[in-house]
Amino acid sequence: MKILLISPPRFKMIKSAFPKTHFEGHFIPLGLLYIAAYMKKEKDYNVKILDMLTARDYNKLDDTLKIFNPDLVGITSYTYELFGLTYLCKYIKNYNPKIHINLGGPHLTLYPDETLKFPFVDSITIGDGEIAFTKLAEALNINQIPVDIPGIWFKNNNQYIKNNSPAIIKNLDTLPFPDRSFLPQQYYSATAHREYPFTTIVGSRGCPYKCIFCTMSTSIYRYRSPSNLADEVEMLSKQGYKYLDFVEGTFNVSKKWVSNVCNEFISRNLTIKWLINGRVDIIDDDICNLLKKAGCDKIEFGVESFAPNNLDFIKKRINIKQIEDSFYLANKYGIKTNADFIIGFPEETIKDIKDTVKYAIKLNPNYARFCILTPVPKTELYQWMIDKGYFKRDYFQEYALNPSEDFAVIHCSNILTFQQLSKIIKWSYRKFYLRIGKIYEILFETKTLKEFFNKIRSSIRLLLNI
Ligand code: B12
Ligand code: SF4
Repeated sequence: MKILLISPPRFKMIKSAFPKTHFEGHFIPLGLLYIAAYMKKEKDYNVKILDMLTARDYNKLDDTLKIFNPDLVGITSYTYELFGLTYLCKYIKNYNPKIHINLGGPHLTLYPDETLKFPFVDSITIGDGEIAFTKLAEALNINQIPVDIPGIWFKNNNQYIKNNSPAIIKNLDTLPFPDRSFLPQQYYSATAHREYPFTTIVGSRGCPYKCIFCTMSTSIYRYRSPSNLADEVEMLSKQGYKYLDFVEGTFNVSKKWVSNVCNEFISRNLTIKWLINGRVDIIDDDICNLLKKAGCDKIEFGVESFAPNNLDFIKKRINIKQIEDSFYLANKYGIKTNADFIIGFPEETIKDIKDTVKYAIKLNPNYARFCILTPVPKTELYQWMIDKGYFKRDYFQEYALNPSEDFAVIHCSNILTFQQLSKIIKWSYRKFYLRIGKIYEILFETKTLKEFFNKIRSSIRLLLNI
């Protein structure tokens, strides 16, 4: 059994979801590396990964299909890229209709029924892919119907078979570490990282918080033991990695876990640098001190807004004092900061947004990101918009059933159009970054040529978008 895992290319993504602002970079498809490592360890399967985010055109896919000739193809699915995903699946089925196509990833938690109805999809995986997808391969390998595999839904003679879902791996320590040797690391880079080579890593999955705009909380929160995590970090350090990006929604859910992780890193003398996504309410002097000593180089904080009514509306459960204290403490311990802001709240005016940007400048994080409040299906915000009559029906469901190129997201603002919001986002970036002091600060802290060029590339994109 030959298995090909694909991370899809950016192709005709929903335009109204994200205005083009800056270059984030190319990250490894960590979920697929986890699945590949598990399949190799458990069954020694012949697995390949094709990252079409880096190999952007279809020639590489043609070559891989021809040379590798897979029996089973698994593809990561994002809601905002459904049109491109259907194109990719049809392309593979056109090449060889016998290839079994399984879709997994974040979109399947949102619209499993709709996705299974696609004629070119044979099965789907809901939740964690490692065990479920491996069991699917085992069943297909011996021509068995994949019944009783939690997380796997499939078609059998026009019948839909839905096993229990989602697949949740409770003890993350039982998983082998993601095998990064499946992909050439030189393709991966990002503006946010200061040293190379860098890679992504997770200490936990899911999130216990319930911010109304976010889908991370749809997955149960689980975390790795500090020693298991430190084993992977130690291995990566020995492999020559210089920087790690913890990509889970929130790294600092519990002070106790963060302290234990930091102490484990410190006791093993791990000098590798890393960045985390953090909440401002779980930051204090001791935690900041430990984070710094353990190698934390940067915290990306979800600030979202400085208006208490907005923070209440999105159920962020943080306050202005916690925001300001966290930035003060991170700065005190020499940890770089990024502040994420949301604009486009229902009643927010241009003046309110300009005040947010003024606040961002006053807060003085090293970096800031601005994005538009976007109602994602199956979130409380999306339901709120249905209840308030912004749209009459689950309009995303229609797109999930029949993705079209010209689909547009309905935003929350009662005052501003998407075009106006996009324009003000670009203005916000310019206002925040195009200041002599900020430019000097960013260039001054740039450590490598690669980081320098990534920043130049982002700046050019920013300027071209003016
Ligand atoms: C790093 C990251 C990126 C990177 C790289 C993505 C990549 N190649 O993996 C970059 C910056 C490029 C990126 C881009 C985007 N991202 Co992104 N990204 C993430 C992030 C922060 C981490 C992903 C990760 O490594 N997770 C850890 C691994 C272990 O989990 P996982 O990827 O979910 O994989 C597990 C399961 O989902 C499943 N699985 C995944 N794929 C498959 C495939 C098969 C066949 C099977 C069986 C199972 C399976 O099994 C895996 C192991 O258990 C997540 C949030 C998060 N913390 O997960 C958002 C997230 C995945 N991104 C998201 C979005 C919206 C985007 C963009 C559309 C945003 C944009 N502005 O352009 C683009 C689209 C991606 C693309 N093709 O261009 C959303 C997806 C929401 C949705 N419903 O689709 C997420 C969930 C963030 C969020 N809460 O909104 N992203
Ligand atoms: S915004 Fe952050 S804290 Fe809130 S649910 Fe999402 S990941 Fe968790």
